[in-house]
Amino acid sequence: IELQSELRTAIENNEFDVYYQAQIDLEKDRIVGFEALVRWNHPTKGLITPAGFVQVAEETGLIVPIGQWVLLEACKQLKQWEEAGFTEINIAVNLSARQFKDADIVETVCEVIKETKIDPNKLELEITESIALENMSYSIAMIQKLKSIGVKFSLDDFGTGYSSMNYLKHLPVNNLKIDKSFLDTVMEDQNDQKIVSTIITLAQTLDLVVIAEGVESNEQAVFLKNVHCDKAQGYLYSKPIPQKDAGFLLEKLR
Ligand code: G
Ligand code: G
Ligand code: MN
Ligand code: NA
Repeated sequence: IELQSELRTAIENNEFDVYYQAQIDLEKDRIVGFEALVRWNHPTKGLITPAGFVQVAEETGLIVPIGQWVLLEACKQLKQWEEAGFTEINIAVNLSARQFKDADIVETVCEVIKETKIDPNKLELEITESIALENMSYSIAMIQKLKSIGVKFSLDDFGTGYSSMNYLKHLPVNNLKIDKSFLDTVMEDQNDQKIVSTIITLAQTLDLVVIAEGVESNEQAVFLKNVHCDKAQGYLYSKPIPQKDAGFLLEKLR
């Protein structure tokens, strides 16, 4: 309950921050995007990651205004990078279950695109498998509506839920993010290597772009290149970092 009231004032007091984690194109060996990840700059407890507040925010519905703020902030940043000449950068923003279930999300996304004047093709909205599967027909309709304004969709944490190739066929998403739990064991476990390469092949057969999450070692990156994974994200390339540092990272690689 204390956390709940603190979260309320946190919104009013602008205590949230967006961190960015680089996404690498494995063939080009270049940064092609960032995932926006929310952080809470608590006045006494310091920096809090989503693990410490997203569940309460979800339960209370406070995730909706927080998520809206993250979306706006990330799109403003995208525009700024685009204007600085980084024209191939995309931005990925996580949608919570509450946000995705709220039909107003379409209007919210439209307004943010209009306000920030971003190219909607450069915005990727991430939903998890479990959110997508809760109500398939709603999910399909909602994804289609948002895609019709140009926005792209990623299926996050793939492999932690049902992971049926059958629903993948029906969900009109653009990208599939392989959960980091697969990457954690992929260099020791031959079966995991087969699973990961099979997921990649199947997803690409369905015209999905595949992003591997939680890439921490060079060996993992080499393996992923060998099995033609499209993109990678993980500590090997960069941790989630503040906006300023993400800008420096882009400048350094220019
Ligand atoms: O930031 P971190 O690397 O600790 O992320 C932890 C979890 O929090 C991830 O599962 C991520 O999807 C989620 N998360 C991070 N930022 C946001 C956000 O802005 N909105 C929602 N709904 N979830 C987020
Ligand atoms: O939205 P999603 O559940 O994918 O959120 C990404 C989460 O994974 C964040 O908590 C982020 O800090 C974390 N993360 C990103 N890359 C790595 C990595 O290489 N290793 C580990 N252990 N965690 C990572
Ligand atoms: Mn994500
Ligand atoms: Na994930």
